[in-house]
Amino acid sequence: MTLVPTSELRARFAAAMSEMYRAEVPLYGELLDLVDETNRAVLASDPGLYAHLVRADDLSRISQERHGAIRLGTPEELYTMRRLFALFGMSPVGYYDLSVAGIPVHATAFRPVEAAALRRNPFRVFTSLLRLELIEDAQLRAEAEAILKGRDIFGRRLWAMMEAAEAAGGIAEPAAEEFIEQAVAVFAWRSDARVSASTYLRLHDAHRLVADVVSFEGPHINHLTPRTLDIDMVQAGMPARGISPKAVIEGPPRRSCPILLRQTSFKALEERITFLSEGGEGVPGSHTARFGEIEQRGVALTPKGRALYDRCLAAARAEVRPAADGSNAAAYMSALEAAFRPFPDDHHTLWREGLAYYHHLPANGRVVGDLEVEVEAGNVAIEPIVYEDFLPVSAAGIFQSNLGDKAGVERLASANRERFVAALGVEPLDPFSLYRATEDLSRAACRGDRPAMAGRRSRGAA
Ligand code: OOG
Ligand code: NI
Repeated sequence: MTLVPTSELRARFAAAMSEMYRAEVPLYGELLDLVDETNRAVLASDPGLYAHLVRADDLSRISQERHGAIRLGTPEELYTMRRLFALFGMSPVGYYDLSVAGIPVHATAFRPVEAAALRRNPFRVFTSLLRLELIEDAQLRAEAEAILKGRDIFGRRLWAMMEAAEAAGGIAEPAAEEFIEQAVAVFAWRSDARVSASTYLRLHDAHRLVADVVSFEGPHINHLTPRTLDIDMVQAGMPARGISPKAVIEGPPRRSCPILLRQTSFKALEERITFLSEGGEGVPGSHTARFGEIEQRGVALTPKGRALYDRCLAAARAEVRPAADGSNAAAYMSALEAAFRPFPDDHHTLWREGLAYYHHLPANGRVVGDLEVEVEAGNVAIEPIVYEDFLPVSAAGIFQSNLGDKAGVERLASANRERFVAALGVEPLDPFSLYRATEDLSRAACRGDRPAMAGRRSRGAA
């Protein structure tokens, strides 16, 4: 019995998710076409970028690259979600506390971590867990808990398949096909709410996110995000295709050396749903949850670089606080540019100052001398290591733009990492350690300890 490699399963899972979401949200398909067109144009006009992507072996993944987001209701759901994603080679990385932005969730990102697996397919899912303890009304809190207790988001068949796969150490054909179908179905949109209109309203009044998580049978995927090589170009092209983006691009300003992550989204759609009623007939209503997003990824920053990023961002936001209605977008974008002036914008300086992570590639075979000297001499090339994770302030902005202007922005309670980790069942991996390890591998390769291309033959199934 030959097991299907986990990266192969993940690539098929990601493609199936994309297909489902395209059918559910046609505007997403429109966005994919625009991103594809833009990426082609950028590559055609920028041979330097093309060469970079080829050298870093990142070109092939870009057109397939997506991230998604889901919101879970209970610790048990998070625990089992980790088991499900593990079968696709996706591990929890990082902890994100959104309560500081007034959003009652905390989160992690499930994603592949090995260089070879990332290259094959980097599908990631930003996974939030609702913090019901932040609902003030004790009776409503108890009611929400009771409603969530009664649901099984995975279904009997998938539970059985997961257990079999864990016991066998993976999944073989022909079960793989059904397994992917069953997994994708967990994230499908279901327009039948499992609550009455009046319960929905009370949940909604506590927080729109509470209604979104508690009222439905499953954790519908709320967006899938393609990666673009030029987010400003896509943003500018959106209105012509009937898509209206949020006014402000989250993350750092436009730069010649992109860092971390820039993101923008289009507003959630108002969708028809049916509430439960006493008499058994559905009561028509509407719900807004699902939206679209695009992102541009740049180099991963070291803790030192990240601290500088956080300072620059805080300075910009102290100057201009982006308004939910977009009215001060231009002022914010210019404050952002000004605030990031101290951040070096060429790769050699970022590398020399230890602000970002790089693959080290010897120009002619193995390098014997001191690596720092060889890079300065041009005998070793450096290529940015792509940032694979998310940013808490940006994520808060994305959440907020889809919750409407009425959503509270005041700070809630503090983070509760222990509770999240207990629910997850493991410590999430530390993103910095992962980038550091990738960089170290490429440094070792330069010295002849390993094959030259960073991570090309790294451990793990690909
Ligand atoms: C997740 C929002 C965060 C991102 O890319 O930072 C996010 C959500 O709305 O559930 O998707
Ligand atoms: Ni997102």
